[in-house]
Amino acid sequence: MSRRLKVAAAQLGPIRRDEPRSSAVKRMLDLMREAKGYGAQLVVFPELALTSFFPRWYMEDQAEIDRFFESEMPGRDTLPLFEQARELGIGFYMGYAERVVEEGTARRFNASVLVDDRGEIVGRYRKVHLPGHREHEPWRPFQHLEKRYFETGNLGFPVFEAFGGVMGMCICNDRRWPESFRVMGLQSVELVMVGYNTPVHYPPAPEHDHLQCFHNHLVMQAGAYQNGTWVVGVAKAGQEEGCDMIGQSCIIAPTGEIVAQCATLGDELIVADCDLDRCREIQDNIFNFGLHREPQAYGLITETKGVVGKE
Ligand code: ING
Repeated sequence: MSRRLKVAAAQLGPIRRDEPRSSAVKRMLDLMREAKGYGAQLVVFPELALTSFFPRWYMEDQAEIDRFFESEMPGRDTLPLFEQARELGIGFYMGYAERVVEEGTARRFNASVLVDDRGEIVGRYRKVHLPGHREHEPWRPFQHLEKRYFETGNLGFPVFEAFGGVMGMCICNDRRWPESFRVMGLQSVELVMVGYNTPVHYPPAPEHDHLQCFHNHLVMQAGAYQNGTWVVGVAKAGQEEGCDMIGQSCIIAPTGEIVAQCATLGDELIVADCDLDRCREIQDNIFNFGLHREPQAYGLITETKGVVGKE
């Protein structure tokens, strides 16, 4: 018996800096309905799906920065997504900027939620690998201030029993770090959802600009194959406030094969039948962790942050 899960990737085109959340939510509601029309049970949206990618701007006024954050989930603007998920009977992953007050202190994370087909939150994640920089670097044509606006995620890489299988989440830069997928792989993950906002231009190494789409697929296909999991990678794409961002959202099988891929840089839906039992072909054989891993040889991976002797 195969556990087939029909999954949709809902790529978003640019979101303007002044675009109201209701506009982004309307676009997502339309994509969710389209996904349901194809029989999808789960739809995956991008990282920071409700607003423009604001870490590209240097801001000092915390009130201005906080306008890009959600202080409740669901909140007034996002509740329609939860209500429609329940009405249609379809779940979703959504990336968003989370502002939460803990022990009287405001904390801010680049976060995602997994919502089931009853409109209930069944999983939460906070981005662990924050790329970019903390201070204003005016030499850059645009900033990448995730280290300034967000705290490092403090939930680890959990997995969630939902949609008939083991679901995992990560966000954007996390996909470039094999540890992200491996920690979920060691929890038998069967489908990893990852939203991303990836500029074509990478100011510290412009000679790699033409490789952004290749690197995007390289890391997600590797993560899928090396852990025997489906991967659904979803872009916020196109030229957003003057910054060109890659698209090529895709759905990747546990073999590493891309089974569906977006062809535009706008709002676009792709769908694939994900047989979760196909994870066994990899997890029981070539990457049977219990049989083949040698953790006694891997100590450095968690003992040091940077290269040994160069910290
Ligand atoms: N964006 C980019 C990403 O990891 C980046 C940052 C771009 C890193 C290009 C390296 C090269 O896809 C986010 N939001 O993490």
